[in-house]
Amino acid sequence: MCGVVGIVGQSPVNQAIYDALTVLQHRGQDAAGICTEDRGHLHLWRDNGLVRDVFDASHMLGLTGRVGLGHVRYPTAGGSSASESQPFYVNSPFGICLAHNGNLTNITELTEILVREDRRHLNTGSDSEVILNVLAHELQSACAAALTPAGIFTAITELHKRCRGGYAVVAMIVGGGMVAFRDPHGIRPLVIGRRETKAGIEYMVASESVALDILGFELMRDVAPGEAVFVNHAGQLYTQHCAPAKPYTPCIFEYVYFARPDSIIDKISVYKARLRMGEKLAEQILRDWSDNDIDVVMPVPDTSRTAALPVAHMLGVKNREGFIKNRYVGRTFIMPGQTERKRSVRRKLNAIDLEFRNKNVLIVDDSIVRGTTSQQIIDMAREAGAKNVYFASAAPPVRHPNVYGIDMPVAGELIAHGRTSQQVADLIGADRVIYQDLDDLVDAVRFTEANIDGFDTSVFSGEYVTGDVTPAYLARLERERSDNAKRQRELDLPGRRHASL
Ligand code: PIN
Repeated sequence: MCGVVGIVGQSPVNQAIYDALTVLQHRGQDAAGICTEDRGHLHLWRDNGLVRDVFDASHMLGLTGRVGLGHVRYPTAGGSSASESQPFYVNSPFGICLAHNGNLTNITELTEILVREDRRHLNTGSDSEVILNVLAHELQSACAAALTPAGIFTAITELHKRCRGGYAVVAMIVGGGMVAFRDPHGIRPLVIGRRETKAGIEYMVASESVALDILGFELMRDVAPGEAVFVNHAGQLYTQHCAPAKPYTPCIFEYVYFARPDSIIDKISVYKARLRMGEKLAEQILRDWSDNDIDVVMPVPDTSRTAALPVAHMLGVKNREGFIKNRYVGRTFIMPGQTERKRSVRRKLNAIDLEFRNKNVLIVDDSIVRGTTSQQIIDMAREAGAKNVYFASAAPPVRHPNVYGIDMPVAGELIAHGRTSQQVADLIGADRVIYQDLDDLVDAVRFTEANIDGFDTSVFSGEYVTGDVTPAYLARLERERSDNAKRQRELDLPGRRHASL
């Protein structure tokens, strides 16, 4: 998963982009980058690491200009070397920088055509470089005479015809301005906001509305699926739908886990969606297990706290914080390599024995993915003296890989793949596992004022909304993304250093 931001301001944007990246940091901690344009000159700094480690004062001083974009990355395709951190740059036509969140499902065919027919050179395995080169090629044709909003929208229309998958893109064209667009299904999130200053209006696009909030930008709306926005240097906004209408199906996993609770995505409050997930879970327990002996509900911090509260409330039992998280250790889900993942749980969480002793505990987590941390959490609860340990997941069983930009493990590494709830309970050592029903999850997230058609629920259902995900594609993914493949890449690619303009 990645986070993107772009601003056309009335004064230097470097600090604002940096601040936005720090609140989007939960979307990726692997690499960060900022690119700005100052009177025809592009300035770019990117490297592996957290935002606070990638940029120091000297880098920030060099990032001058009133237009800029930024990116935080967790690698979803290609590799994780510094040279594959974003934004990416191409010098022709005009000079374009681009950052994106998502994943293309037809990257092999696209790459082949780009190289063979469009005569473009690709230097990395990153699909961002592919999108950038498609955009560059289409801009070259559509804006041969001059760079105009109409030409830009024609180029993006052609890009949508060629690219498949889930993507939210922000780009900067030298001498033009900022361009942003979202895939025709609206799988990956993208919002636009504005801020009035004495010097004029400033526009900002970002993966999540929380980035607008902290900078005092007012949320105007979500960028619509297939829509493109262009803000020129003078601060004029142009928008156009650039793809035929498709079902509007945002990724449901954003609400389950990835997005910040204080964000609003596609008009749906992530926080409220998580509260409703808890309510649905409680309704299921009351319906299917009315004689349960649960004494206390315990969230696994942080995401599941929101859902755990209504579970406890509706069951009429206590909600207790039995697990305390060390704030200074990174998230488990996004650390590469299984060994590291195993070791990290106890570094991250500690149990308060008194809250567990002789109690029947219902632990609530947002999801069970590999089941490795769930298993260790259950062990900790037992060691702390719990009598029975039940485990509830606010999401249904994760049984299928994600192909739209979430770095979900491959099928064989998902604990629920090909297994029943009872088998998962046995493997993770729980006395009972309670999974959210998929229909309940959809009902919990859906909000009547949101004009969406549904959600991409592929990791639960195996149904991919773009309709082009073949067994051959999934097999390729398996080869590229498995833990073994990642380990091999780490051995093969001793981190190349950053490229800078
Ligand atoms: C919790 C994030 N959440 C915790 C991510 C663990 C699955 N895991 C998905 C549960 S937070 S496992 O954001 O860090 O608060 O099933 O793969 O073991």
